[in-house]
Amino acid sequence: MPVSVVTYTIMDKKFYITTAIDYVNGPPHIGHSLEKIQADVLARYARVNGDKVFFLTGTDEHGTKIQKMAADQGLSPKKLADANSKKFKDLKKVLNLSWDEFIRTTDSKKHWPGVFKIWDALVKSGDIYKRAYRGLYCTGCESFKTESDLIEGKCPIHNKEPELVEEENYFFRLSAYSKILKKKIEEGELKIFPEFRSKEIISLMEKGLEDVSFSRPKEKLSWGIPVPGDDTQVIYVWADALTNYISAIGYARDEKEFEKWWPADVHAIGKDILRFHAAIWPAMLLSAKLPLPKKIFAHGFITVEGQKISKSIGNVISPNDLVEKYGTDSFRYYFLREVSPFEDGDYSETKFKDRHNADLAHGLGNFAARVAGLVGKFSHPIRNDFKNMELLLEQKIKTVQKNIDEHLFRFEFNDALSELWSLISFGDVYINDKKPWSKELPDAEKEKILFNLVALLNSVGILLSPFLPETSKSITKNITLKGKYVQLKNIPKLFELLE
Ligand code: ME8
Repeated sequence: MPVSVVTYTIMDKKFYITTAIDYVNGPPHIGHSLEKIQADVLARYARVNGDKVFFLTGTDEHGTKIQKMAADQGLSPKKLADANSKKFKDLKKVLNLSWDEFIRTTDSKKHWPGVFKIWDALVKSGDIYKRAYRGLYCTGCESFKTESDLIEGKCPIHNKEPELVEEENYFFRLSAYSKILKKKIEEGELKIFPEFRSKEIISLMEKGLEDVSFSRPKEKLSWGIPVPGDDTQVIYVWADALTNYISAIGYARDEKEFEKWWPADVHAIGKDILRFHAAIWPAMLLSAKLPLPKKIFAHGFITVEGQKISKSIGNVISPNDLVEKYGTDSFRYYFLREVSPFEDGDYSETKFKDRHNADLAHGLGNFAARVAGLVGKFSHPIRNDFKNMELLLEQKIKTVQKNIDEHLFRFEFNDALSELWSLISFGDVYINDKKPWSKELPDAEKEKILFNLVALLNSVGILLSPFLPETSKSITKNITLKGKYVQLKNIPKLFELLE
């Protein structure tokens, strides 16, 4: 018999999850870290459930933004891309991410064949055509804007006036897909989370989608993938970047591998790029006769002390610095627990410390220390009494596990953690009620209570594993079975209080 009620059934399904690929015009900031951690939780959760998981992330390295930034710094675009891409890749260790593959759009062996193949497929479907174009271009967004996208003449995301650009481009016939995409989203073939964003997308489609520019003249943008059969044009950011989701798993390189993973189960992205993912990407897939992703999860934006993260404000915080100061699991906890998964969420050092102290050092850390202390003081080894586990406790653990499962299914990371913490509070109340230190209690009774507490702590440890993997290990590796007895080795102090 195990020491814990928490067991995972082997699902043996495949689970393919992706994040947005980050631009390499700068190093990562805490905003970029959010969806990487969220996706990591889902990937780890699917793995403990016995799914076969492929977790993809990477960097988006072409485009005007990178070309300009490199020129400003006196570097070649490739040099700048290499340097920053490495910093994003290094987040694997810093944030303890479990991704399986890191794709770079400059990778001409892995990525480009997929881009050429999908381009050809769109041409074959009659969805690519050439036209002279005059439009307002925001380099921040790397996209053309319509008047209605602007607020007081400025791009609302970058607070900058777009440039007037006149050129001949290849266009993608997005307008042909408004009705069919709307239907697919309404019928749940492509699910968008949260619901209010799904509604926004549906109403956009009701108004009708407009055709989009899919290439730029090489003389204006040289840093990109050439259009097949026309070397005067370069493939514009979206047909290049979005294709990473299929190129990385073998599209145009290894069809068997590609079919094993596609369609994606989840694309985790930020709210600012939802339109591209919910309109352009699925339309490209339909045009190329490929299945649609199953779910798109759009998270909100991180602000710092209420302000947008921006170089000019000088509030760009590096995840490396925060992790160095406070540790990976504290960082993961804050962005999963304090920040709403769907709305914008704020970071401040004060709130960070408050969360850490209240939930990690006090809540979890104290509970583990209490259980370890009580077991350590007990006069003899504790029998593994799983069959007689207290029903109320067993039911509570099962309910918490079920609720965590349901919350994660809906991307409610904060609520999932709140559920898990209710188990810790339950444990604290259980200790206070049962008073296993009391002299009046017979030893057999104390032993039973202590067994229940060890089983509860072990369940907390197991349930924590997708969220705080290192902390989970510190707990579970110290709880073992030896013959008829449960052993609780020295559980280390889990978190220090922060000043
Ligand atoms: O959009 N808070 O790249 P990117 C939360 N290359 N999330 C944030 C954020 C913030 N303050 N700032 C950025 C791109 N993000 C494209 C994506 S995908 C085929 C191409 C998120 O570096 C943003 O929403 O501007 C996006 O999901 C990711 O970080 C990369 O943003």
